[in-house]
Amino acid sequence: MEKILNYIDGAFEAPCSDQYLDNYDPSIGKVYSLIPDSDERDVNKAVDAATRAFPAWSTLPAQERSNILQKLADLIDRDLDKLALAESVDNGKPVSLARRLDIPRASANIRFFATAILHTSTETHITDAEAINYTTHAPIGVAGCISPWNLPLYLFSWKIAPALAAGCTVVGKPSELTPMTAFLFSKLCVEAGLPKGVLNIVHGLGAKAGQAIAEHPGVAAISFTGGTVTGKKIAATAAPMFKKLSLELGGKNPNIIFADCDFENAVATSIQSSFANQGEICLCGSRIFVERPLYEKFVEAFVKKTKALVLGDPLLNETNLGALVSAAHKQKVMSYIQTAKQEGGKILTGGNAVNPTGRCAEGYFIEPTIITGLNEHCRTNQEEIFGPVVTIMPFDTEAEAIALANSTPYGLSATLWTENLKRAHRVSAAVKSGILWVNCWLFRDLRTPFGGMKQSGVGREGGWHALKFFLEVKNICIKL
Ligand code: TXE
Repeated sequence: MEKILNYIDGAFEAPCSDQYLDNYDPSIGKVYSLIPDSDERDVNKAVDAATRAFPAWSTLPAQERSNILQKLADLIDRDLDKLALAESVDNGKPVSLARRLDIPRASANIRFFATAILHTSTETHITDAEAINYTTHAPIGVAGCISPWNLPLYLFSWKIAPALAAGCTVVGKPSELTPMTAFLFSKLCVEAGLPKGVLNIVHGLGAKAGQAIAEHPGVAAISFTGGTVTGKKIAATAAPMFKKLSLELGGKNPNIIFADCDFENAVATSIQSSFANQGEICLCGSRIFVERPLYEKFVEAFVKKTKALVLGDPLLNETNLGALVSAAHKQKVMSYIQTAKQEGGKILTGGNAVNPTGRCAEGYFIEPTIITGLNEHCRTNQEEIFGPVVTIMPFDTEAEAIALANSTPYGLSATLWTENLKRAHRVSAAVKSGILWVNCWLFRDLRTPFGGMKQSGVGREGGWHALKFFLEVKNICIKL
C-alpha cells in the first residue's frame, strides 16, 4: 500500500514515530494509502529546515522566486488529470469537479501570487520639508499553513502561494483526511527546483502535528482554514505568543431570493451553491430565504432540479454529487438531518444515506436534502452542517430578509438575487458577511479580499491582503 511521506528540507521522510494512519477512499469506504502520524519531532525538524532556508529565500530577487513558483504552476497544469483523479479518490468529490475547479484554481493561485510580487510598490510620506518616511514590507519569517479537507490542494495553495511569494518559508500541514495531492505537490516542488527547506510539508493529525506548528516559537505566523472550534484552539495557543493569525472558519451562509429575481438563473445557481462538492464548501448557501410571492414556485422548481442531480461514483463524468469525506462526517450530517426532523422540519427530498450499487456500495453517500418548516433559531439553521443539506424559509419584507440573514453567529458569505439595483446595494450593506455575491455565486477575482466576520474568522486572504499578512511592515523616517 502506498505510503505518503513528509517533505522536510527537500527530502522525503518517514515520520519520527514510524507510525502511519489509514487514508480512506470515501467513495468505496476502504483504506487505500497510509499517512505519516507525525508529531512535534517532525515539526521541529521542519521548522529548523525552514529557518535555515529563510535568509536565502527571503532575499532572492522577486523575479527568481516568481520563476520557480510559475514553474510549479506549470507542473500542476501538466499533471491536471493525475492530480484531479487523486483529489477525487482522496476526498470523494466528482473527478469532473476536481478537473474543472480544484486543480486549475491551485495553479491559478500560485501564478497569481508569483506575478503579483513583480508589481509591488511602497508608500512614502514627506513630512513638510522636515522629513521623509518610507515604508518597507519584509517577509515575516517561517509561516505555518494549516488547511482543511474540502478543497485540499486548492486551499493549501491559497495559503502557501502568498507565503512563498512574499519570501517566507513554510511549514504546511494538509488535512489528515486528504493528504494525497499535497504529497504529489511536494514531488513537483523538487522538480520545479524549489530550494530545500523553503516549503516543508508535515502530515498527520491536527491535535498532534497541527498543534505542534501552532505552538512552535519559531513559527511567526499561522494561516488556518477549517472549523470554528479548531480556530478557537489555534488562537488560544498562538495569540498569547503574539503570532500573526489569519483564521478562515465556518459559515452558515444565507441565499436571499427576492421575487423580482432572474428566476431561472437563481434556481440553477442555487443548485450549485447548495450542493456543489456535496455541500462541503464553506461558501455554500445552506439557508435559502425566498420572498413569499415566489416561495411556492421556487420550492417546486428547486426540488425538481435537485431530484435530477446524479449521486454516485465520483469517477463517472455524469456524477454531480460524490461521497462525503469520511464515515464520521457522514454520521455527523445524518445526525443533523435527524435533528431537523426532531425540530419539526419537513424533508421535501433526500434525507437518506445511500449505498450505490457496484464499486461504491460501501461509500459515504447522502442524498441532496431540502428541508422546510423550520424557524431561524433552531440548531439546523444555526450550526454548520457542511453537507448536502439546505433549508428553505419564506420572508415578507426586505427588513425581515436582512434579519434572517444576520441571525447566526457566522458571517462568511451571502448571496442575493434581485433585479433591483438599489435594493442590491441596501441589502449588501446591511448583511454582516465578508463576501457578498449579487446574482451569482463563487465568482472569484483573486485580487479581492476573502474572509469572514463574527465567528467566520479573523483577517482576510486574497490579493494584497494575503501577501501583506506574510509581510512585516516597517516605517523608516529620515530627518532632512
Ligand atoms: O476541520 P478541522 P475538520 C468545518 C466543517 C467541518 C468541521 C470540522 O463544519 O465539519 O469544520 O472539520 C487541523 N491545531 N470545516 O475536523 O479539524 C486539521 O488537521 C492545529 C470548515 O476536518 O478544523 C486540518 O489540517 N491544527 C472549513 C485543519 O486543522 C489543527 C473546511 C482543519 O481541520 C488542530 C473544513 C489543532 N488543535 C471544515 N486540530 C472551511 N471553512 O473551509 C485540527 N487541526
